[in-house]
Formats: sequence, C-alpha cells, structure tokens
Amino acid sequence: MTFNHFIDGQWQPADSQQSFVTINPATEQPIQSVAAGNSVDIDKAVKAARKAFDHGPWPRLSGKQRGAYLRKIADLINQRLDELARLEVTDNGKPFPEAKWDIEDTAGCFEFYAALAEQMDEQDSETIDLGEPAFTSKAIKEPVGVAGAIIPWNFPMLMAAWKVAPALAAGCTMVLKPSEVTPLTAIALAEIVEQAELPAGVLNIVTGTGPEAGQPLAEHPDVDKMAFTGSVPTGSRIMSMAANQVKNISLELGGKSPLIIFADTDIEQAVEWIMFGIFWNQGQVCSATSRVLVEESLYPQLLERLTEEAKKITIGEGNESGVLLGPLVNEAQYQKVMAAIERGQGEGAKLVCGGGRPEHLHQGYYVEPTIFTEVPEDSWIWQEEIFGPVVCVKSFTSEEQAVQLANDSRFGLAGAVMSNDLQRCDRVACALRAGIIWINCSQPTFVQAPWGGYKQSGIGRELGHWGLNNYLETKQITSYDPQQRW
Ligand code: TXE
Repeated sequence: MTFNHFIDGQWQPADSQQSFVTINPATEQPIQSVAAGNSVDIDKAVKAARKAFDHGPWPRLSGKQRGAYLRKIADLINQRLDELARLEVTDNGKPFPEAKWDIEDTAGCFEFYAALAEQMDEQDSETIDLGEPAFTSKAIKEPVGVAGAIIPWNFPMLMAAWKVAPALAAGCTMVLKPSEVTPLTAIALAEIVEQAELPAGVLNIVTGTGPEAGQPLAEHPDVDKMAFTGSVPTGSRIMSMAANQVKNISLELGGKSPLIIFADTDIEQAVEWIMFGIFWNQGQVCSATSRVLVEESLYPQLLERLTEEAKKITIGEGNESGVLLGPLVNEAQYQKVMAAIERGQGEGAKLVCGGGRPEHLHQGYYVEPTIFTEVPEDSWIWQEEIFGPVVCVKSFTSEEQAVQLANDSRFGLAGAVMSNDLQRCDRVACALRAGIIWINCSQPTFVQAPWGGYKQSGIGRELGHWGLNNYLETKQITSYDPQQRW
C-alpha cells in the first residue's frame, strides 16, 4: 500500500501513479511506499488551499474558533505520543527519548498558537494617533493568504508544527511538502487534521522530492507566502523563485554555531553542554554548537574530559534503551559527513577521537562521535556546516579573540557562552552576530522565544508571536471626517 497525498480533505494518489520508498536508517531496509508528487499534485493542492482561503470559512472564523481546532490537533497528537515518537525513530533514526520530546513539543506548539489565535480577536485592531483631528486611523492584521511550507528531515513533525500551527492560527491555508527522506509523521499529521475535522483545503500535504514537488510549490503564482527550513543553496533557490512574484518569504537555513567557554566555567557543566550541543540528534541540528572555543588555561583538561565522555556514548538503534546516538538520517548524509571528516584530516586538522563507523554496527548509517583540534581557521571543516556528530575545538587567549573567531562565519544562527561571570556572558551575548544566544547552556528551545538567523542563516523569525507575524499582513485603514475640515 502507498500513502497518498492529503488534498482538499481527501486522500489522493499521485497524478503520475509514481511512488518512492522511505528507508529506516538503522537497518537500511524499506519502511513504506509514499506518493511521489509533481507539479500536477501541487497545483491541485494549491487550488484547494486557494478555494479554502478565498471562499471557505477558515480566515473568517474568529481566532477563538481557529484556536479550538488547533487545541483539538494538539490533543490528538498527545493521544498518539508514543506511537508517533516510534514512527519518527523508524523514519529518522533519532533516539526514542529525543523523538518523544519532539512530539511533545509538536503538541505544545499547536497549543501555544491556539492561545495566540484566541488572543487575536482582542488584539486585531490598533488605533493610530495621526495628530490630525479630521483623520482617524487604525492598523489591523489579516492573514497573508495561501502559504507554502517546505521542511527538512532533522525534526520532521516538529518542523511541520513550527509552520503549520502559526499559519493556521493566523487564518492562512497551507500546502506542506515534507522532506522526501522523512515524510511519515507529516502523513500522520494529515490523519490527525482529518480527525479534527479541519475544513477541507485548509491544510494540504503533498509528498515528493524537492525538484519535483518543492519547486512547483515555491514557483506557484497562487502561493502568497513561502516558508522554508533547509540548506543555504536550496533556500537561496527558493528566494529566487519567490522573487518572480515578490512573494513573502521566511527562511531558516544552516549554521556553524560557536560555543565559547571561559576558564572559570565548571568543567563538568562545560563537557555536558558541549556533548548535548553537538551530539544531540547526531549533530543534525541547524543550531548545533559545532565550533567550540575554550580559554587556553582550561583547554587541555577540558579536551581530555570531553574525549573521555565522547568515547563512552552508547551508539545504536534509536529504540534500544540507553542509546544516545542513533544513525544519520540516510546514506547521502552519511557520505557527506564521512567526506567532511576525510577533508578535515586532509586540511591538517588533528582527529582526536571517532572519525569512522562504530566497529560493532554492521548496518545502518552510523558515525562515531568525532572531535577535531588544531583546525585551521580558513579550513572547510571550521567554516562549513557538516550536520553530523563532528565538533571542532580550538583555544583562545582573550575575550576579544573569542568573539572575533566566533563571528568569523558566513552563518549567524546561534551561539553560546559559558562563564561564571554573568556580566561577561551578557557582553559576549551582545557581541555575537547571531539570532539565538544561549548563556551557560546550549540548545534549549522554547516555543515562546524567537528563532532564526543573521547573515546567511536566514530571513525572518519563527516561534513566539514573531512566528505568527510571519503569516500576517498589516493593513492601515484611515478615514476622513468632512465635518472637521482639514
Ligand atoms: O537539504 P535541502 P538536504 C543542511 C545540512 C544538510 C544539507 C543537505 O547541512 O547536510 O542541508 O540536506 C526540499 N525546490 N540542512 O539535501 O535540499 C527538500 O525536498 C524546492 C540544514 O536534505 O535544503 C526538503 O523538503 N524544494 C537544515 C527541503 O527542501 C527543494 C535541515 C530541505 O532539503 C528543492 C536540513 C528545490 N529545488 C538540511 N530541493 C536546517 N537548517 O535545519 C530540495 N528541496
């Protein structure tokens, strides 16, 4: 059986009758056949979303009514928590406890935007003082229209929620294209939306590859807004496609985020956050702190402790208990990371640990936790996103040098600083050119706080009220009173 597209409230086969198969990265075995969408399927989905926006009830419902649907979706996700987490493990490879956080956060994201939708009724008009008695003016918020979303494979269901929940809360309708590498939880989301009895066409899900299904979505003239998370080259292509119609876009792209550790930091805390910052989700995290900068006097001991702990990580299939590092998502990503490790060695960096497949695992796309030191600043592995369990560690001698090294990047998604001196932490946090800064930790992510990058890490902010704003237009309404004469 092939999983079909969800278009206009119905399950529809691919127009081409073609399908593709998803692979379990731990076993390298097929899991499920899924409809391979193309421009015809995308066009049907966009038409359904257009009809639902222009003529359907969704944008005309009150925020409270839309919020009630979003709460229903959250409840249905919560009811299937363990099953959805297992599905994510099978499709993506991540350890089960991490998959469970993702699904809990997915439900949390729908709840959060349900609450924002409910507040929209009170907040949707702002009076503007023009200083002219003859004129009164107000600003109102309206949904952008039909939104397209293209998402990656590293947090499959959560990335869907980060786009679907605020778009629906705002009153937009949407066409979502999940990554062809991990489409299964997006299909489960379609089942949930159907069960929640969302009006037809409000959320449409088309599965398929980037060039076959993603590109026609980004190029479609009836899509008013594109939201994308993924690589810089694909993001840049989507921006060019959107440029033809001057489409509203938001992009969340890659990173090469620094973690700066000053010598007064507790060494065990530092090791814990470095490990989490780079080995969580096998390092396939856009905000992963993949460049670690350590003050010279702490550097030797810290490197020794970090290496000891990295060697101890339990690697294996995500459903096995105690596993902290699963396989990479697919063969392509495995090859990319292995090539990066080889390239790093060729560039003169010193491989301190890892760098290969774990000996005891004979199938699956596993890569050992890998640490590089003595990494040249202009090398590929210091500058480019590897998106795997590979960290580069370097020492620094002054706060100024740490900030300069940290900012020497074309990316600016995240950064972190650890020190007992909180004034210094604040200073460094302000000096780092990135959209997300953690102090004395790395990676904790909250739906209430803005998420997005500086420089080539993207455009716009997701999450919080910033995320809702992505899907809203602002309209000025100004009226003249002839009695008052101007
Ligand atoms: O990304 P793509 P890939 C980085 C990471 C990784 C690299 C490549 O470094 O190694 O990107 O991963 C769709 N028109 N990130 O190839 O291509 C595609 O189908 C329209 C960082 O998976 O960016 C998928 O749904 N859409 C990142 C989505 O884009 C297209 C997360 C992402 O795929 C398209 C993932 C096209 N021409 C990878 N081509 C992060 N920032 O979190 C592809 N797509």
